[in-house]
Amino acid sequence: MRVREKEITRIIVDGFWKDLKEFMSSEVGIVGAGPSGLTAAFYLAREGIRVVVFERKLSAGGGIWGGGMMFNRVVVQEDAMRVVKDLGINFKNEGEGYYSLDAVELAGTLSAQVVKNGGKVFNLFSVEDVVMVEGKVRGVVVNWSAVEIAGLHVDPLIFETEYLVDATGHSAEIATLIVKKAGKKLFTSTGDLKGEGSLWAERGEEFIVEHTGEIYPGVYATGMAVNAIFGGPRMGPIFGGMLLSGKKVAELIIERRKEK
Ligand code: 48H
Repeated sequence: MRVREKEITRIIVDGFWKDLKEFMSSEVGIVGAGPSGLTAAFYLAREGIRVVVFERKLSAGGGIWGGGMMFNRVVVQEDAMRVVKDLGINFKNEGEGYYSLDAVELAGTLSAQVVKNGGKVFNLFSVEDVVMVEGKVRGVVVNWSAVEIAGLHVDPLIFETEYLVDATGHSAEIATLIVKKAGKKLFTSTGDLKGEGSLWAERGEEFIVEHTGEIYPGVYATGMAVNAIFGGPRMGPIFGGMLLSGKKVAELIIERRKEK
């Protein structure tokens, strides 16, 4: 076989173009490919739901890679082991309900499972705004992260989504955008983001799962964004809550679709 340079380019361009067209309109759009966003995408994709994840960085995985202070192991508690087992990730039983995973295996497997199940991850895509028609969020406004970083004046493109998930982590960027553009209309007691609290691992982990859900009509939050929106404590480098929050948001959206 001859390897022809132009064929390599054609295959990349054709494949990417096909994905872009296929996911221009999706049932669920997830902003952020950290542990919570990827877990949500995995469970949604596994149900055959068309799900697209937008990730600003070069690699999917968010805070997984860094483990705790760059020690790249991840701690999860008993409750979250059902997610670890669904994903087929190796684990070490550390006793007393603690388990540990290799951070690289978790980030890699989660990303791979989303794609293997038919989800799409667009890395290097930054979500800069939402589409809001008569108060209803209908999609996201996206640009290349490189354009964002370079501060170039390049207009974005639009991706239509029926449901949107804020999985942007500590910054809760989608919730912040909604408040900025639509006012204090989040489903919190003030309508505004309440801000993340100081570290309390046990409460932070419970809080995140309890409060995972809809934050604005058709918009959901998962992962660290939940605690930033509802005022829960941070939990430090334990990831069970992120996995369980991602699973919960997927289940809520799956149920919601059934009601329609
Ligand atoms: C595209 C975006 C945008 C945007 C952000 O930070 P993450 O890992 O988020 P979670 O919530 O899944 O996991 C949180 C966990 O990593 C963590 O930080 C913990 C447990 N902290 C505890 C503590 O006490 O500190 O991932 C979010 C992802 C990142 O990859 C961002 O690049 C991406 O979202 N992102 N992508 N467009 N506008 N904003």
